[in-house]
Amino acid sequence: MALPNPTVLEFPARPEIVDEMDKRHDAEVEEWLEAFDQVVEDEGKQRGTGLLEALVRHARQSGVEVPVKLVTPYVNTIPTEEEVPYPGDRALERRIKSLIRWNAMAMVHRQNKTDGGIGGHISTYSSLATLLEVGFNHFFHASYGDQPGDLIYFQGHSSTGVYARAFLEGRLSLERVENYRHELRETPGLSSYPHPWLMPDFWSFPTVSMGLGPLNALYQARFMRYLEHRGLLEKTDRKVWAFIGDGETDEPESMGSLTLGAREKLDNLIFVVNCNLQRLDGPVRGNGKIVNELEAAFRGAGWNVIKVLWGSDWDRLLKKDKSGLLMKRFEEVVDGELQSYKAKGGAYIRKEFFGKYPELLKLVEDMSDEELHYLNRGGHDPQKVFNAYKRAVEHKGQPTVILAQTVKGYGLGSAEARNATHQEKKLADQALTAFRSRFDIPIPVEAAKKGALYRPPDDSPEIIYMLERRRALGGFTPQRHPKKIEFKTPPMAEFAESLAGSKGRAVSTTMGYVSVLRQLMKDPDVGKYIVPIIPDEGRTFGMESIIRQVGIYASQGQLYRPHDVDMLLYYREEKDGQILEEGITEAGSMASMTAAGTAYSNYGVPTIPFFTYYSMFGFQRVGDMIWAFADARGRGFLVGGTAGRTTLAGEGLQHQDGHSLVLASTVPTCHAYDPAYVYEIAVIVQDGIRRMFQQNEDRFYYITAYNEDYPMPEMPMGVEDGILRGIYKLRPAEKKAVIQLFGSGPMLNEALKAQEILAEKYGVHAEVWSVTSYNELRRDALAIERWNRLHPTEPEKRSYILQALDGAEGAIIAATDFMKIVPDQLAPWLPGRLVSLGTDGFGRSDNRQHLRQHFEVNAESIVGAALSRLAREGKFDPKRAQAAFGELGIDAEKIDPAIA
Ligand SMILES: Cc1ncc(C[n+]2csc(CCOP(=O)(O)OP(=O)(O)O)c2C)c(N)n1
Ligand SMILES: [Mg+2]
Repeated sequence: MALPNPTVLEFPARPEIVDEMDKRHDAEVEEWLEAFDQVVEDEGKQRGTGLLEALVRHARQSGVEVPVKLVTPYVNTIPTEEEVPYPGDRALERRIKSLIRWNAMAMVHRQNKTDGGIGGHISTYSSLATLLEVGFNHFFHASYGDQPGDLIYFQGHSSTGVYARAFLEGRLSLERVENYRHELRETPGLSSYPHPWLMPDFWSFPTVSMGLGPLNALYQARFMRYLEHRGLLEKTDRKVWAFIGDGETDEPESMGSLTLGAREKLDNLIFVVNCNLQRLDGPVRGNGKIVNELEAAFRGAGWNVIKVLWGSDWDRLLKKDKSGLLMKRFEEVVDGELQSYKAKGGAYIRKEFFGKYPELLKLVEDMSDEELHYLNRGGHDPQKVFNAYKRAVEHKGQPTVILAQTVKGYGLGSAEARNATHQEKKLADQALTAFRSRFDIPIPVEAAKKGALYRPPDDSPEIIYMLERRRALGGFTPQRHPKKIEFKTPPMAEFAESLAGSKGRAVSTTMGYVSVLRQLMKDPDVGKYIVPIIPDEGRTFGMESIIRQVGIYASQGQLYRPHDVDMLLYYREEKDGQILEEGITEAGSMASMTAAGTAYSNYGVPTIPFFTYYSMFGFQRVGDMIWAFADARGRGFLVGGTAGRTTLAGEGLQHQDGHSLVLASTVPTCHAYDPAYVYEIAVIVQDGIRRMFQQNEDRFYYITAYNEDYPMPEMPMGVEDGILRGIYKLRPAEKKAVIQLFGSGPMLNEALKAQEILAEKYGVHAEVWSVTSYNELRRDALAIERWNRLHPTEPEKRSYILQALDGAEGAIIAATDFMKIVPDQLAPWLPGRLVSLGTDGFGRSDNRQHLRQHFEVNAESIVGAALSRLAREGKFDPKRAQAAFGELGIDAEKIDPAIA
């Protein structure tokens, strides 16, 4: 029987129909098949496909049930006769690969021998080696002329293989490789996984948190098109390659956005799924077939799917098998069995796989058990892998996924394809020497037993060959060397409108932020680099005017006449639109933020992302992606709209954010601000752009934006430094102050109101401070404290918060629309002085007045807290304070909102 063309839909829909067909596989069917074969032979495969399509259409019109099948037979997608010969020196490449395998394994082995428990992985790379090496030798461009090259996302825990290659290339010294996972020694080491923060001249893409690599790669490919369509990047053949584990595909981030790839026709994107059929604990789909599942999902999402399942050794058997039973056996066998075959060896394979049908046993009667054991899987056959990659890079109009079947722990002898192989860190002496023999590693047995690293001399054929291949492909990869970019920060004067205040008009900081953004996009130098990103919340944040101003990016332009085209602010989509309107996906938006915020490094284009979202759905929803963004040295602005647990009225528990600032404080490069006034935002944004893009500081910003309208004052003189460092005095007391009031965001207004009530009703004088960032103040205070600790002989330095408060007396009542822990961050430096009022607890649906009363953060609560505190200090009559609660509408016995 001829091999079925794997791209043909060939299975009837219902099992009972299959049975019927089996029974009636008679002359009539034979006749049809013969006729079909004849057409294909005479007129080619395309004609065959055309015939089938015509037949399917005809059947549908006649009401005949037609199968919809996304899964093709369990064989290679590319028929053997369509393969092109391998262009490289197979023998030499195998030698190089063996040396890399050895060094990758030895790196982990020897480190764990001397430093037990230091960890690392040896079995993932061993399954991936051929898939990477074919890429390194023939596909991965480090550059395209003077343009940046391919962007490669490596499986995080295969880093050892990438290091081992760089070691052979002479890019990483022996000393450095010997310090794998020893990053805190005197000599430089190697980070466990791809971390640009730790190895900034090497890695670009942090991938080790499963699922983030594929998602970021997908949006990276789309962002590349965006840059090209907007004329910011020259179009080349550049590809995004993402190497993904089959277990990793269970992460929703891996698969959740696949349709974007097809919708955007991202033929610059190639996923390679390393289907070693195992994850950490055991098989990925022991009772099924992960490859089939992925094939259906990717094809259903509109991707080009190439399966690389069987190595060339199997071709001969498939050709020889006239019964069709070998194909049948491929279909029947589940992944758990496929894994067992590799773990248990040739005799088991003969008995359990071929032994099911006598015809198959006969098929392999001339083969030894050892030969059966070495029947290769597709992902370990350079010829098959090369052909798949070639098709993938040449494919037009769709992204491609390559599903490559491999063996976890390939070549590791007893660790091969075992459930425990993922955790294997050390090999027994015997396994090391067996490895040495199998892969011809030219080191003495004793050295092998110690897991010695080995690099052949510079003039060896291996080194010469691999360097020559890299030269032909434009240099080494991965490497990260951001280009120096001339950058002109827009001057503060450009934001005059935002600094001048709203002239009594009530506006929100969100509106103010949008006007800052609009202003920025008009800047002749920087305007084009601004990338506004929104996950379907543009209208919530009043961004319609921006949509009109710069348009939404749509790779196909606008193929319809929008119903609101006659309106000034219509929904404008453009091929070179500037806004990334991502739809309802904070994860996708964060991936775009990551692509845009690292473009300075990946493409030498200093795009400045502003990702504006519902603040509740930021850090807590995509926090891990934000962490990876920081690792990637991402730059840009996260803007949490509808911020504040009491300022976002009506929405209730799931929407009202009172803790994103706490989460933001956990990210080392994130500088978080909680501004009250539009001029504060303008100052923070302008300075942020200067620091990130002109001074090249690897940092990013989180800014809260609120939707409460109130008049925005003009910026007072001399407050810029205070805004940036976290605090400045806004309104002094009329007489000598006995207490200090801190306010952030809209709570600043409550503090100002409280100042008036305190003075007018209770004769208590207070000063009011705008605290733009407790997070920044704390970082400064911690750094100063550390310096003082480490320099006991030097005069003590004072933190900014203490300098700012110089001369300010009395307790401090700090009101925030976030949790109390936000101001409490300063408690160590304000001993006994700080009383925090915040919004701990679940939100509620109500208006601001009731919400602020409930959370005890309104002006009256601030007054109550001030009086109570003064009473405890003996500066105010306690009975008068208690009575004041009644006047202020404070119910002293109501439930604590923190637990309500
Ligand atoms: C989000 C996340 N969860 C868990 C892990 C821990 N982890 C590291 S590797 C691994 C198994 C990976 O299996 P697979 O994706 O199939 O890769 P393979 O090693 O088999 O190539 C797990 C669970 C992680 N790195 N990230
Ligand atoms: Mg796996």
